[in-house]
Amino acid sequence: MNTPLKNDRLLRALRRQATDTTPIWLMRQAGRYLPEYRAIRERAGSFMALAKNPHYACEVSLQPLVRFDLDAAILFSDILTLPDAMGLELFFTPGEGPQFARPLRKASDITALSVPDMDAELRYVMDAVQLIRRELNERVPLIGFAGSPWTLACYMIEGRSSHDFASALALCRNEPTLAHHLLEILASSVSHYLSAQAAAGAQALMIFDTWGGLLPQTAFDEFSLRYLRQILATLTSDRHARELPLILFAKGANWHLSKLATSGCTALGVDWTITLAQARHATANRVALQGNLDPAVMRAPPHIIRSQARSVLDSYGKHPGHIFNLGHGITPDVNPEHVAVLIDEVHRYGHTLRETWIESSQDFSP
Ligand code: 1CP
Repeated sequence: MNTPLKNDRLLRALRRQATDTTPIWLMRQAGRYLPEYRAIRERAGSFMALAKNPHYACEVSLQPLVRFDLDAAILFSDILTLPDAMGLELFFTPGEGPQFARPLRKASDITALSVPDMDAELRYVMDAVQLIRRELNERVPLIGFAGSPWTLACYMIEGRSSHDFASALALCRNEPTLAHHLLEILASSVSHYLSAQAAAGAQALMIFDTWGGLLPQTAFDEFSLRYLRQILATLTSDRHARELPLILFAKGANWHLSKLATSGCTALGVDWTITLAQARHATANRVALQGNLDPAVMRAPPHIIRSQARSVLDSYGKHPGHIFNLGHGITPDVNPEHVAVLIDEVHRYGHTLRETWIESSQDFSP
């Protein structure tokens, strides 16, 4: 059963071990910039019909790997399927983004919530994980994921996407006890969800705290970091998840990188508003780093994509522990040929960088 991975660059880089070149995968690599994704979504009828059908979800997860020389696959699902399973009922209307039919509007909506049954409500996600693992046939590792409690709470309270998630921030400010009650249930739900994905076959885990950066500086520890730490502590002693590397991505929260580096995660995702050299300094080489090309660069001509990719690689420097990615998800307007250019440059230049690595950097210690 446990045949070795044919390409283990991602898992080695996460452990900060030497690799032949820098591994690369892209947030939202399965998505609307791919015509084959748009075709299958059309066939499924809606995003939810696509995500809830394990065969479709498997096909969509593998689509970018058919086209590109990527070093990881990511489960095709969404962070908001967890609140959907908690009864909020997720749906998408064209051009509108995600929405909940039953958002959290009053205190009793929050106190009525409970941790969903992974085997019943989220069986389709675990079935998709199993199917993807089978189809991947150990070509590259599969990443499972979840949203952070704070980011999930943002959507659950607002009921939809927002620029400022003012209602979620107001709940934290005005009714902190109720906010903590919600975040507790979400932390427990996320822990169970990631553990179930690990049991189903995920080989690395990622938590997206997309809206961590919206919290006031002084509130981040209380309403986001605390629950991230709680999840990581639970997973450390979880039978299924304890062996798996975990990537934490708190977008817009670079001020908190040094604290995030001591949260127990294996790697931190970094957005494009600081350099990887700055992120390495802030994290004191405690964790691997994932990132951080500005997603807008993907719209530039190929020679600019190549030079910007090189500067991200140079900024990280000649050390193990870098996983190349964008600083946020790839946007639907990107030409897929540009993705091939990016991957080619990262693998090519990442390899040449290693020719001048110091011998002693085999297994990196700070
Ligand atoms: O077909 C469509 O119209 C749907 C577009 C789409 C896709 C392709 C959505 C709706 N979700 C997804 C898949 C998805 N979402 C993945 C799959 C795997 C991959 O990366 O290839 C992942 C990991 C996510 C995670 C996700 N969903 C996040 C965290 C990462 C991030 O982008 O910050 C968030 C915030 C969501 C919510 C969501 N779902 C979909 C959209 C358009 C959004 C963002 C809404 C917003 O901007 O507030």
